[in-house]
Amino acid sequence: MDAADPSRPVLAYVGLGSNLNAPVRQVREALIALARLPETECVARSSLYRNPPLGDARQPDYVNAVAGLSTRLSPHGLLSALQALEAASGRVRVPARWAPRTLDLDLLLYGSLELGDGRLTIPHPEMTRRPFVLFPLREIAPDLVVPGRGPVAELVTGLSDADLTLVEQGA
Ligand code: ROI
Repeated sequence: MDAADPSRPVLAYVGLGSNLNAPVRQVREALIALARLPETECVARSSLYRNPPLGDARQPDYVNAVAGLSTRLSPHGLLSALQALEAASGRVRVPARWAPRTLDLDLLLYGSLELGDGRLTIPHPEMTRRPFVLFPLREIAPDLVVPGRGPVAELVTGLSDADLTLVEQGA
């Protein structure tokens, strides 16, 4: 399995989201920070999309994007690095599931790995229900197959992108 060979980088995907404290800036700065992670290169970044909150409408709109990383960090090593970036952005983890956030970094995919332990579930369990994840993911990885779920190109057909407003083109 690709995760077991530390000499070989794995292609991982990270979902970015912010709806507090200048969300476009939060996401831009997070993309820069992701590219600076140890043993990691940012190989693709989607456009940034503004979109209404999913779950609880009584909070500001989000800005979301997806990044593709080539990394030698382990899944849990990458998760720890993402949590450190969230903390550095000033995010306070509150118990409420739908609370607004300065910066949310979700580890969506790690190569072809399927994993579920107390700390980490990959693929991210909510990702295939979320237009703000699947459309940016398809933008940067149109041929991707989500392990256990199917091709991203087919998964998006069950969702609408009507609420996604382009705010900045990807690269
Ligand atoms: N809604 C949107 N649009 N974007 C998010 O990143 C996001 N993140 C969340 C919840 C509260 C589920 N809603 C969201 O955690």
